[in-house]
Amino acid sequence: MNNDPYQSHDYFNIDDLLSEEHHMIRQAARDWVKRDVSPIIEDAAQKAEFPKSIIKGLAEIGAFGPYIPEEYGGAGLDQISYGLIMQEIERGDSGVRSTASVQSSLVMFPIYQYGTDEQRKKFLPKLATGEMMGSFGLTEPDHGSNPGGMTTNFKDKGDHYLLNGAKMWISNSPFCDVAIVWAKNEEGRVHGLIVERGMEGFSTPETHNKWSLRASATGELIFEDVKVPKENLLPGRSGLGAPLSCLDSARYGIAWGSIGAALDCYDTAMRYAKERTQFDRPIAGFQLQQKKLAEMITEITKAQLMAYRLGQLKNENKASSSQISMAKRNNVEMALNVARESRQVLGGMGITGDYSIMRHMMNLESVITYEGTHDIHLLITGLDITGISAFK
Ligand code: TGC
Ligand code: FAD
Repeated sequence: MNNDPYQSHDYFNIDDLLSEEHHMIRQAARDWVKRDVSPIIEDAAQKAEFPKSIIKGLAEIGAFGPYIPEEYGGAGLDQISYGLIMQEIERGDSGVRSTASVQSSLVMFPIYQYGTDEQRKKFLPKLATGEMMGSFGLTEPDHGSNPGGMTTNFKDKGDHYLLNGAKMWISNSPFCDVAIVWAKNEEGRVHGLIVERGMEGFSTPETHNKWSLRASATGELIFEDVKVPKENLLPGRSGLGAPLSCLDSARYGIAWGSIGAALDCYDTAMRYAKERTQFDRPIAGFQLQQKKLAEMITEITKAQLMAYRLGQLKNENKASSSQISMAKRNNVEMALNVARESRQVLGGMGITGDYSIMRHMMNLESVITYEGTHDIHLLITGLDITGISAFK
């Protein structure tokens, strides 16, 4: 799409709640998506290629480590700024937002939060500029929703750790320079390790044949007797809570990002409905199409309000994991429904790559599954409100 006519929608004047800095940050991200993402993204998705050309731009708009302090190369922004950046990026494509989410919340965050100062200084500035790209390995072939069952493990060999196992469905794996890998020690305790490309026995085969998130590279992380230096262990936290706390940050970004995908679909459907005539009048004049459009903007508005309030709570360090789960689950489902309804508004044209809707819809099928499935987030809410776990 060379000419990207997108206009944002703000039915409840949420923009009035944003600071001048928020507006500037969002505008910069929006301009970049229009200029550097929209013209190339459909082609990249059709070819199932990750467009490496976007890495520099993502770094420049502050999408790599938006809330990481500036002394480590981050942008030092608040959580609402982080959300707004994710929203604008996912307005372009969920796969591009994935790249930013992984780099920021799943690679930079654990190094910043649980790493040593040496690790922070060594990795964070390069990750912030995109000179170094990262991935996050939690999911395994036999342990997806239940990461606590992981079998990837490391043994203490005196001057190094010996890592064995495999991770699957890992965003950015095929080109990552470093991977944050969650593995059990000999006592069965989960720890994070920084595994670097080039370490013998470490490979990252790509996963092909995806119908979703095609502009994002997904792959495996395979460890065959990989010698990991002891200084590459993240010492600040162990146990499953360590990777899950990273997921909280990424899920929060998705709660905002998915609204971007929904806004893009709604905006496209609205424009098309006003321009397309059938039975000698614009289809936007038919009650059935108005019902779709009116319900879409209602649901988008509810999601925007939830994300904004969650951002305030995050800024005050008061957002619970369960609140984040509810917002991720609600907003992704909302976006998927908006994409499906929007596609129908476009009739046959909706299935082509001339419009972004079908790509968003297919992407959102991954977004509703990764970072905790739709079911798992419902069970997290169920546990929170009843006090009884229905997972096991
Ligand atoms: P459970 O016994 O409940 O908890 C174990 C420990 O973790 C603590 N905890 C959390 N801490 C921080 N944040 C959270 N959200 C937390 N949830 C739990 C908990 O307090 C406990 O701590 P402690 O000190 O008592 O040990 O664990 P469980 O085994 O019953 O599992 C709970 C469950 C199912 C909710 C959890 O495992 C889960 O969330 N499963 C979903 C897995 C998932 O989301 N995987 C995502 C992989 S990464 C990914 O998809 C990246 S996509 C990237 C992209 O492209 O954008
Ligand atoms: P399963 O856990 O096998 O679930 C299958 C079905 O069973 C689901 O519907 C689920 O909701 C349901 N189910 C499972 N347990 C329960 C239960 N207790 N009660 C009710 N229903 C249940 N992971 C990473 O670590 N890093 C990444 O970068 C990453 N990127 C990804 C990128 C893509 C494109 C995709 C598709 C996935 C990615 N993932 C990543 C993996 C993702 O987090 C997992 O796919 C997800 O957590 C679900 O795990 P699973 O696919 O093994 O499904």
